[in-house]
Amino acid sequence: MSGLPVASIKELSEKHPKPSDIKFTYGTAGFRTLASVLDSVLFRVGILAGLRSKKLDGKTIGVMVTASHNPEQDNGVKLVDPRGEMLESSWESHATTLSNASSTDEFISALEAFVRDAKIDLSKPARVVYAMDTRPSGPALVSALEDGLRAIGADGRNAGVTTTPILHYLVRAINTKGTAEAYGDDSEDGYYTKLTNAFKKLVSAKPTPSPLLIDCANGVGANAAKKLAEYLGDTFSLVLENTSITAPGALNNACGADFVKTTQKLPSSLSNIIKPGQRGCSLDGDADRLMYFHLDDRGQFRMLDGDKIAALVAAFIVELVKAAGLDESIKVGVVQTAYANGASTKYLAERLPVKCVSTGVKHLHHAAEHYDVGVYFEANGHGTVLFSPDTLAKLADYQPSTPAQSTAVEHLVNLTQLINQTVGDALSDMLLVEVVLAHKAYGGLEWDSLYVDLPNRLVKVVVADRHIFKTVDAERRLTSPVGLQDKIDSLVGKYEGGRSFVRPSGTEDVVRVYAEAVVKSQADELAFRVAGLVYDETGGDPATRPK
Ligand code: G16
Repeated sequence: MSGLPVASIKELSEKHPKPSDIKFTYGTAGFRTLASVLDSVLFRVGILAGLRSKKLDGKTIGVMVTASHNPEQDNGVKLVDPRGEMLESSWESHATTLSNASSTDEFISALEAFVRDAKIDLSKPARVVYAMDTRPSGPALVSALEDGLRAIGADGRNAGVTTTPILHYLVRAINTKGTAEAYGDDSEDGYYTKLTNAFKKLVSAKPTPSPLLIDCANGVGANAAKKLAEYLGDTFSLVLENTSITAPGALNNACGADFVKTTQKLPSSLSNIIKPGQRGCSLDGDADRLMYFHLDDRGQFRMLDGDKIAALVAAFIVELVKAAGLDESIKVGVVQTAYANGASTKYLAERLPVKCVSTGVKHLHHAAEHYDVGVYFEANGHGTVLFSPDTLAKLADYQPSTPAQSTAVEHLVNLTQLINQTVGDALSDMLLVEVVLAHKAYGGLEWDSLYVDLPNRLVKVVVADRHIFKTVDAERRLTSPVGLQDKIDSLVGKYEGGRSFVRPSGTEDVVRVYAEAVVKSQADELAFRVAGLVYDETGGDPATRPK
């Protein structure tokens, strides 16, 4: 006897049957696919979240219903562990197994085996906090999730419609409440107050920054940025665009961080609003990614992506650590993925330790934890900065010997409050960027000239089965389909400064191809030729071959 509430699970599970023809996978950021097929997944995730909480002695687990940068018809769900980080990876395969049980009986058997093998004490309490983005499919999926929570007897707290990073913040705030590590008040007010108080302290001696244009991707970031603007008051003014959260089909459509990064273009909705010399930024559909841009004096669009954010922020933190006299005891490191522009890696590696890991915040986050201060950003604008517990203690105990050291330590301490250390957070990252720009007296132009990006191109290839693509070496090399990597290598060798890699997306049903070369037309050509190889390998229709 496992002690599972079998009758209640059985009754509710019958309301949420699994579609017979679909195989679900817990991917880069949880389950993500067409919203119309996700009902059973949400029900089962509710039960899994309850079990995860029981396994961790009743600590609160987070569940975010979102498909982030994906189109509006998609949805998804990610699980958040007690410190606000992504679900421990060993549980991802359990999530996949449970989501694919074909019937209620099979699901219950799989649950019983899992509870037994994972040694979950079912007498423990279960607590879950959950939220959703603005997708029209959200309420029905949340209701399926609530049935799952009810079936396992978990206490649910509905955080409503909010951003992914706020949900991560709430999870950590709830679990650290009343402890020495208290992360902040466990409310949205607590989140905005914490961030904006730190921001105000950090820019207090600086001129007021010029207003910032924010492309809210017609998503939940619009609500959050509006609230943030209220908390910021006169300190910093935000000009919000693409805020149509209820317009059908508008979410992430020709706007938002993913659009800007993949097309390397300004959303046309902003073209009459932004002026030469002005800077702006784009959020994605759940406000965990940030892409900056500016128009130079000639009105040319210049993108400032996650790599540029990493360079700006890492250099600033290194300067502060040095100014504080702590450079012997606090070491800063950077984590990137294969998508990092070669020029950014060169720039950073000349100054700091840099590590390359697989795509996905979960991989970057864990690698960044190995540094005293770990700066991690994916090129797509997803990232944050982590201060290790030892570093936080050092900063708290440090006795500066000069006023300059004292100011630098104060700034570092305020940064630890400004930065959402649980996960990439577009709004917190935006305030961080603005702090650095204010301190350095940089505009977009000065920031952009830290290094010059190598021309690059990202292409998506639709294939029959992306799961046949297997990678090694932080996703930089393919091991399957056999022989394809050799063909890519020989193609890359023909391009000056050429670099290219292929990997299956974990959030969309596509294979991604990235290419770089010293000349833009060559980067484009290389990307499309590699995409052609990928396509041929999977026997696609010549009519839809990438060209
Ligand atoms: C998620 C992950 C990111 C990842 C992105 C794309 O972002 O959190 O770490 O870079 O997916 O992943 P893939 O290339 O595997 O599709 P988001 O903002 O969509 O949740």
